Amino acid sequence: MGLKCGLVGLPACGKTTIYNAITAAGAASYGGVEMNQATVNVPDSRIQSLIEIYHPSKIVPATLEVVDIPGLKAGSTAGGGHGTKLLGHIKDVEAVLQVVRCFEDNHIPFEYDTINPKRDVETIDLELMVADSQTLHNKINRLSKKAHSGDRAAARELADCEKVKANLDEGIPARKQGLSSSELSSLYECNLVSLKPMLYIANIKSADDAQNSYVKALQSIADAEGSEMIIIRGQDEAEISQLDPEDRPEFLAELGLGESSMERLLRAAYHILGLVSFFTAGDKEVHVWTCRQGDQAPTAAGKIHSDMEKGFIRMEVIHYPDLIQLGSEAAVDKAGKRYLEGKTYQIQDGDIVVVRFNA
Ligand SMILES: Nc1nc2c(ncn2[C@@H]2O[C@H](COP(=O)(O)OP(=O)(O)OP(=O)(O)O)[C@@H](O)[C@H]2O)c(=O)[nH]1
Ligand SMILES: [Mg+2]
Repeated sequence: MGLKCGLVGLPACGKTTIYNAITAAGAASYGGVEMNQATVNVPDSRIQSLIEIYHPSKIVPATLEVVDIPGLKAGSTAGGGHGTKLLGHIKDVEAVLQVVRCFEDNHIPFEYDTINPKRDVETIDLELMVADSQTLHNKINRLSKKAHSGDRAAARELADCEKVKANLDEGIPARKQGLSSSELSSLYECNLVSLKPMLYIANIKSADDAQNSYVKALQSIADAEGSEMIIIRGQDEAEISQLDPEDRPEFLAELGLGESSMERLLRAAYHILGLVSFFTAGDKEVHVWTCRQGDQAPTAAGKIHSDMEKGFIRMEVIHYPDLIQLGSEAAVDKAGKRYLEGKTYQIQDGDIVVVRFNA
């Protein structure tokens, strides 16, 4: 399964425009009532080099799934309202992408008359917290019955949920509560939206906006919570996404952008989520896999197949730079640069692996 991200933000802040820029889906903009969802292949320049070495019949890139939901307004989530249903669509995402309007243009309708990233972020955070508080309220009700009948595990879970709910009701999103791993496991099933890593997207109109006070304000919000912000010229990049893929780099370069919005987004998302890519490669297939930085070999092998994790014996590893420098697996072997690694080996970005396992 690929990485899944969800776009949130105020009405008309530019979510669908950004969604189109990222996915090239060409979805109808503004005022949509439906959610949009698209899966795109993750570009990785290393794939081309592996194709030249292995000549595979099939290429399986990593994928990114993006969900775009209609805008949340102040109060839309209260009392289990419309916003609750919208947020339900992004319950299972790994990262929340918050789009914030960071340009002035009176001709483009917006929720407020002024531009103010801090207000907008606080508004959205509040909606996320209201939804989570409701989720916890329901869970607490269920747990109370069990806890009353003497279930001690339920009693502990109940205490954790009550603590987190109290903090939410004080205005602290779950991701900022500094929760311990046992508290996190009590919350696991709840899939709290305010717990998910947040990546901020500053939607700007022209190059001049990149240094404006709105972008700076959003950057300091991201910095304060140890997150990241990327800048996207929504409208322009959505238009470029509709061009033939070969023509896009030239137009991006004209805007002074070396990489597409999707590439910039992925870099930031992989970074905040601590993800790395590794490969299985041969003449049949070059396949890109994703795991967490620091994952040990059996965990990574489990991304390929659960049997490989269960029956893991060892992993043959070629480091990507060695393969590129030497040009073939034969040359790698000759240079003694194919390594046999055990269960505690931590996958490195770009590793080309073969898993030895007991079926
Ligand atoms: N010029 C310009 N217009 C933009 C930009 N981003 C969004 N817009 C315009 O702003 C309006 C709203 O954009 P959408 O992307 O539909 O906003 P949204 O956040 O998806 O809105 P809802 O789904 O209704 O919540 C549209 O008219 C867009 O054309 C931008 O970067 N530049
Ligand atoms: Mg929209």
